[in-house]
Amino acid sequence: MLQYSMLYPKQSVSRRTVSMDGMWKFCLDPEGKGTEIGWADGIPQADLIPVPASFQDFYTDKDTREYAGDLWYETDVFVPEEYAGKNVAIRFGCATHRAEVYLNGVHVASHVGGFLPFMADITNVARYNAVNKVVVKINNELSETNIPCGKTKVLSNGKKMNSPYFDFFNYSGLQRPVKLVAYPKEYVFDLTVDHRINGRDAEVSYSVVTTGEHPVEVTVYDEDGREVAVSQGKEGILHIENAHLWQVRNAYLYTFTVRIKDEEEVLDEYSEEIGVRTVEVKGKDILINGSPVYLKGFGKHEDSDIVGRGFHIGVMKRDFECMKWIGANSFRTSHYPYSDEIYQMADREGFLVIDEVPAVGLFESLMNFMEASTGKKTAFFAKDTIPELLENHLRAVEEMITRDKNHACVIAWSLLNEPETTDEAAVPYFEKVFARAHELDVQKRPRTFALIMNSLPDTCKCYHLADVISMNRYYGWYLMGGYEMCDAEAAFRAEMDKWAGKDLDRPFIFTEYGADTYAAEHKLPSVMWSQEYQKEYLEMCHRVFDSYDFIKGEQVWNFADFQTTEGIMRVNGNKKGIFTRQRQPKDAAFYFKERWESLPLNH
Ligand code: GCB
Repeated sequence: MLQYSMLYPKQSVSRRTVSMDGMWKFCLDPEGKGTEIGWADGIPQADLIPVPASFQDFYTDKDTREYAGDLWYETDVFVPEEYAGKNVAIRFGCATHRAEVYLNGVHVASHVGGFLPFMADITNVARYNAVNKVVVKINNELSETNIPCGKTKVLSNGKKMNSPYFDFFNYSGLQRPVKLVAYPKEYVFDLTVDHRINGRDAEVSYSVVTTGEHPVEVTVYDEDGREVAVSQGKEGILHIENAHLWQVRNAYLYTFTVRIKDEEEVLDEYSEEIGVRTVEVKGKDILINGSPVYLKGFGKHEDSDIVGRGFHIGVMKRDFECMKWIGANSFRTSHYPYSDEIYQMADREGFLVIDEVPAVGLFESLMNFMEASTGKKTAFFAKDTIPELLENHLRAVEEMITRDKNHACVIAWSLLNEPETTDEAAVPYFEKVFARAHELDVQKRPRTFALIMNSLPDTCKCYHLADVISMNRYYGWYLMGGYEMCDAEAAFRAEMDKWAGKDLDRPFIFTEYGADTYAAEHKLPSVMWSQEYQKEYLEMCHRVFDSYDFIKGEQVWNFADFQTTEGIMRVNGNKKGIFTRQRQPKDAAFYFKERWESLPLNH
């Protein structure tokens, strides 16, 4: 079990949360000397920088944008007198990729992994009714022992540089909200729910973990605030009569309130909005509340101008509005779990989410999308870095599932993106990751991983572990693009025929397919990179998808253009967006709108 609660910080009769977002002091530490020379007590010659945000795109010099190493943040936080006697903590939405936290110079937390929240308990270190100094040391270097994978090299001028085994820019820093939280000594540590539909009624089994022995009561309220079910005890079943189910793009959220009680006194109260629904894979279908669904949507990124991977509430809103306009019903949180607020919004809007752990780059190559097409094999899982990598990977799986398990929107776990799977050494690694996810999720949601181009029916050693087969395919882009499109289609069909021949009786979805496209480029007849080519390419892919009855979803790569590492393969970013980075439609968006609005829910 994790050392800290993953429940999203909320206010209640017993809990307080105060935002710590704003301008923080900031400085780089290229020599890695900060700890030794006492920066935990306060950082020197500090600049001011917004939190939450990635640090990279604010500055105008390249050394800062490309910086790899330690970076330090500092702020002051006032801890009120009324918090004395409670638990007090600082909750970081994330710190990319590893962090050490100090309060008034005392070390209070360490965390590895850049895309999931953690708490620094400051109860015994905080000065109450006084200002306290918070210092965070972050390191953003990539390695093969932590996810996402890559390496850090040293240039001839002595500067370090990150070399990711993936294309998205290595944005880092305090990229999500930071909150000061206070909650009682005896408190609700965790809540887990599982749903069953019984005719018109629903049965929600729940379990609550608290830090004490006082009795627990769970009450469910409908959207009008009416009490619809109540149960006593840390475990039990809540019966909701005439349940209003959470449906795809037609959400309904009940409020589940957990109270720890001492007679009539409420010691702690925690509420969460939860949609009641079931998810299941049956034969070739993905079923939501027993009905088959066809996924229409995107692989996304948390990425936008200026704040980089920083959570931006306005960008989130715009993304959902664009997805609703185009007729999408789903997205994958490629290639890492997103900010908590995005799942809350997906719950509210009725979107289906494939939640992905940051296990990307488990294929040693700086251009794996190219090299996989050439048949390159790297036996990644035979390396001696694997035991430590696995440990970090398993912990991220635990943090993700613990954080996201109650979200109605989360319908599947994606446990790796485009790993190397052609070598037997991958199998035991995969088995452990897949088993862990199964054990942690009481809802037993389907598990998947995104298959890279060389993970083919006759080369992939791991697809049998996936409950849903997720394919990333670029026939007509990385392979046989342009005038060779007819050969691309033939090769694509030949691969799909082989999968069909395996008779796996499992749903397949496309988690990536796409073509880089310049929003300003038009050409008749088409050329690659023009808007006309993007449409022809998509039409070809959709002809293929529509020919196989086991294909149960299409999530095009990518929702929007996004920033990547610079190089000859990317013109200031990946341009496969259906929307530009500023979230305006390319021509293909209108094509998708027409297709998706006319596809039946179960296609
Ligand atoms: C992939 C990767 C994704 C890349 C994409 C591309 O296979 O999963 O992260 O951005 O290809 O556009 O090359």
